[in-house]
Amino acid sequence: QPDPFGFIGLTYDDVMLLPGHTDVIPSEADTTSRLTRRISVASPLLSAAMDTVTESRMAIAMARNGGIGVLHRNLSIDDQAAHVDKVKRSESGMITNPVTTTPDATVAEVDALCGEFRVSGLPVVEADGRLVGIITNRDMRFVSEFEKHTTLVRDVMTTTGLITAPVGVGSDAAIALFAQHKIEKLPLIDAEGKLRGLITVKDFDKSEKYPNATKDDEGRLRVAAAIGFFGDAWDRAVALNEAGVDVIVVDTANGDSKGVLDMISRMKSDAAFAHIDVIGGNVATRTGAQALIDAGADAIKVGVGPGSICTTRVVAGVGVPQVTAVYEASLAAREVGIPVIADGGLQYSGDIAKALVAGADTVMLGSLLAGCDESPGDLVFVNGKQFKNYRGMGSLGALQTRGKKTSYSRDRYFQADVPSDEQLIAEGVEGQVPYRGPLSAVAYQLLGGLRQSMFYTGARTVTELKHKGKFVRITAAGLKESHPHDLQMVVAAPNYSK
Ligand code: RVP
Repeated sequence: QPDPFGFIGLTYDDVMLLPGHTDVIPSEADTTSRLTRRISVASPLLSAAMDTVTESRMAIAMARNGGIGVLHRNLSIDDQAAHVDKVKRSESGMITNPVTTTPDATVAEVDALCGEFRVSGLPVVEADGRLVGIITNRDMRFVSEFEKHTTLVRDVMTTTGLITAPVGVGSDAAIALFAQHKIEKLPLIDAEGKLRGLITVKDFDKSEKYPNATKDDEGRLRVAAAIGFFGDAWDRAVALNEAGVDVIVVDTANGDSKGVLDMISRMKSDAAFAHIDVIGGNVATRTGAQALIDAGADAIKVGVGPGSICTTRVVAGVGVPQVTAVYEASLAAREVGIPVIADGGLQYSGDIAKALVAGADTVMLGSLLAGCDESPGDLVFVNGKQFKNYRGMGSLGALQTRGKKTSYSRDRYFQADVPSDEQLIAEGVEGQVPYRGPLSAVAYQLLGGLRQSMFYTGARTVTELKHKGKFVRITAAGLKESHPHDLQMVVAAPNYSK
């Protein structure tokens, strides 16, 4: 081997973007970018497929804010598919398959469904699908806790003056009906009186509130979900597809491996998956990226070892500093127009622009989002300060079975065959991150940072940023100079902490 040491690997803290001539102010910058071959997002942000980051609540919030959530896979197939279902039902022009109840259900059962799906009422249908009424908070308000379990839907539901519209009603007509009848839900029925859909006033409000939301052709929020390649991974893919997932991520720590590549090509050659975009990962080299592209991936995910909770680089001694990894992978991807996702290692909003200039189209975030209200898990108080738990999917906590039948996360680290918890080789740690409040505020700051980068580099669009952005390599002294220095910080900034 003539040069056993190859080239130098650089990461976010090793580089800085050069300022350039600009005629763009931050508010004019368009952050739209490509997520996959067919899908674009207004915010180039993905939430990580981790069990302390993305379940349906986070996925809903991510899509509303213009990005997308990737539902983690450390749970049963049914549970993961249920999360997909919740996102797809959360907001839409028309809900094609609304949650319903029957006249003989109890008010307590309706209450439970409303809580689970975060809705305020349900259409009531007979067994043959005919709409016979609607039950909302208004109808249930005066049923006491004691009566809830014995009171039937048929006794309290609204039937007289039930307002409905035919399938295919336009949004203007629907809004007129909401206003005229002071209603909040409009069931859509066919000629036989069968329920075919539901429009809610809440969805119109949300469309106004979240104009950049990532939505499918039917106006439903988009969602991605992770799978593996081992055991019942194919059944998982099928179930996610049936639940309406938009994007499937074959999510492993080493994407340039037979099982992963086979899984990608199997989905890409199956007509039942024709409408789903498949992301493969992770890789950190040009050849790894090429392998995923050759397998048919609609986007490739890059990152071996940069994650804040990841120990792969110390446990295995393997990985590539992230800016170099993204650049190398992008050399293969840009030839064929396949988008690149820079996954892991981002600490500040400035790292987003660095990732895009290095060759990425979007970024995936774990630690920056794990402290949000919408991530799974409760607040933890330490010395009066608020934190949320955050753990690697290769941490012992995620890999162990702990009395469960199985851990669904083991094949991410190619340890599905390890017989006992004691024999696991962890590649991640468990920890806590500061509580950060609602995702919308965090995403606002992250995107705001990106807009500032675009202003400084004179880029109106992400494509321009990628062309105009130039790096300067910095030293340890340059990094020190970049952060606040030589003072005691007394006021916290919403987008900066050490
Ligand atoms: P970060 O944003 O730096 O917290 O990194 C998140 C990424 O780290 C994830 O998207 C995933 O690729 C990677 N990860 C998750 N678990 C582990 C691990 O246990 N090693 N690594």
